[in-house]
Amino acid sequence: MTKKLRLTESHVTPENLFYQRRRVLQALGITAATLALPTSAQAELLSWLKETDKPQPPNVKPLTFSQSALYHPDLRLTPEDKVTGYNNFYEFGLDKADPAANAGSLKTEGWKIRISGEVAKPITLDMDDILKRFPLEERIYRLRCVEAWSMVIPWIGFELNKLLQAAEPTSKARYVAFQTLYDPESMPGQKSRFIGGGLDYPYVEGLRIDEAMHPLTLLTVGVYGKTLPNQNGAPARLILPWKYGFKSIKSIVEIKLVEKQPPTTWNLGAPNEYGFYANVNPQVDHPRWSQATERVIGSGGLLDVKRQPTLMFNGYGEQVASLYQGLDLRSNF
Ligand SMILES: Nc1nc2c(c(=O)[nH]1)N[C@H]1C(S)=C(S)[C@@H](COP(=O)(O)O)O[C@H]1N2
Ligand SMILES: [Mo]
Repeated sequence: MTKKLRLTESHVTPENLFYQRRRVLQALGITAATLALPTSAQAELLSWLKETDKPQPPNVKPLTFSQSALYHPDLRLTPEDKVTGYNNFYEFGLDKADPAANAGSLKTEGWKIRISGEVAKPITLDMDDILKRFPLEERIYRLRCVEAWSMVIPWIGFELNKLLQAAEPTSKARYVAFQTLYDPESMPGQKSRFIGGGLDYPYVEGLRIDEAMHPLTLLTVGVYGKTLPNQNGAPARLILPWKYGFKSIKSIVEIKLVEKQPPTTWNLGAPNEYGFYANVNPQVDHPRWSQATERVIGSGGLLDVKRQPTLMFNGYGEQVASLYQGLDLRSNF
């Protein structure tokens, strides 16, 4: 587990190839018109060829972290420009491109996270404290959105249980409640129901204490080797790879240990469509669409339209199925 591992070729190839192929095509002077393609395909290829390699958002910084074979499965990574450019962060708009375009207004300097409630030692930590106190590791996880698309992402963070243990939960702590920053001045979706999709803000989420303490549950501060871009939930968010993406709450300011099951944003918005558990489950369909398969977000190129079967618990059943023994996963969706 502690063995350091260099990224193997299969981890870095997709992204590198994406840019290399484009440079080769550009160098050869190949344009979409040279190829016999229908007009719509020509337009798409042309815009892809013209696109310059995007500079990093200004406020991301490289991170130091360990890598272990256990969390480096041989999965094809989603290209970085898709991970940071195709997002759900309704505080910044509903379109997948909105968060990357609009989240620059989020101010992450001086960010603090408060841990309170059923704990012996309530604490408030700033990001420097957090980065000093908890060693970071990289974990490649699948992400399955409830909208039936998926990615494979190299996150950087540490197990949430380490942060919670620092506050010493009491025996009354049965659930954990999380809250995103509430700041309508920097988050336009919190000001306008039109921009924010009519959700109630601040965005809140919750877990059972055993889910929160599970070693797969990652307090995430980085992606692709650097701190999180704002659109991915800077400076700190959850990642729960066996649950639908909406459980992985972004830009957290409050963590509260509580006795009773806390409210969650999507469940409040549409309780018949989004449950408290939201475990990835190909056998339980969303009322408006099937959850049996998923669209794999790839390079976004012309022939990139892959679907694959969705796995129970998003492929993490071996690690998490025991948490739900005896629970009816159809009624507790
Ligand atoms: N505060 C907040 N957290 C959020 C969301 C959101 O709209 N607001 N969207 C969720 C959804 S639906 C998904 S799929 C993931 C997407 O994370 P990513 O954009 O980093 O891939 O974030 C989740 N966390
Ligand atoms: Mo999602």
